[in-house]
Amino acid sequence: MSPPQPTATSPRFFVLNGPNLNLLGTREPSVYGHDDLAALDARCHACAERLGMTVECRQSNHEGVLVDWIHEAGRRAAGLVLNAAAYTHTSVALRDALAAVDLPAIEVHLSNIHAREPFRHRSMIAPCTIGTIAGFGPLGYELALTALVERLQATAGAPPAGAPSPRSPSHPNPSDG
Ligand code: CA2
Repeated sequence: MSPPQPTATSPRFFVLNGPNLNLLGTREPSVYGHDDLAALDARCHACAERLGMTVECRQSNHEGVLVDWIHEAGRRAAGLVLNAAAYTHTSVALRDALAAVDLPAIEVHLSNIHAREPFRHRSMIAPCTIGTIAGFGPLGYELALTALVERLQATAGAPPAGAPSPRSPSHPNPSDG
């Protein structure tokens, strides 16, 4: 069967990249690979199309801009992939922004932050995400987009949080007699 084609009403995801990731492909290829940011964005767009979604990819070196974009994602997107780069390890502002929006977010890192310097092992934002993918290079963004689609599908038919279960005593299953 052919994959779903993106339409004007396809779910939109944001992919946000933080400081210095505009330098991808120019330095430190042993850590961050040879792909530049444009290639990474193209890979996200191609993956999104295969999944029947649309994606908006943005990069900023500025913490406040990333905060504004997380707020915008909360209004306009169904999910968020975030590589906050160095702000991952320091930013209460990004953590508060993620906590403020009701949006499934996945933290992504190109490198395996747990195999690097100890200061990279701590993430300020991880508690406000549904999960973290680190160490798979650009593939990590595709894994995150795929996981967001699965999450959307899983929650699409789910009752709102706190709603009684259809099989709970106050809502007996009609077939139970
Ligand atoms: O592994 C990742 O994706 C990181 O988020 C990258 C951040 C780093 O601070 C995090 O600990 C892990 C750094 C991004 C810097 O990107 C550059 C790319 C090319 C050349 C120099 C820096």
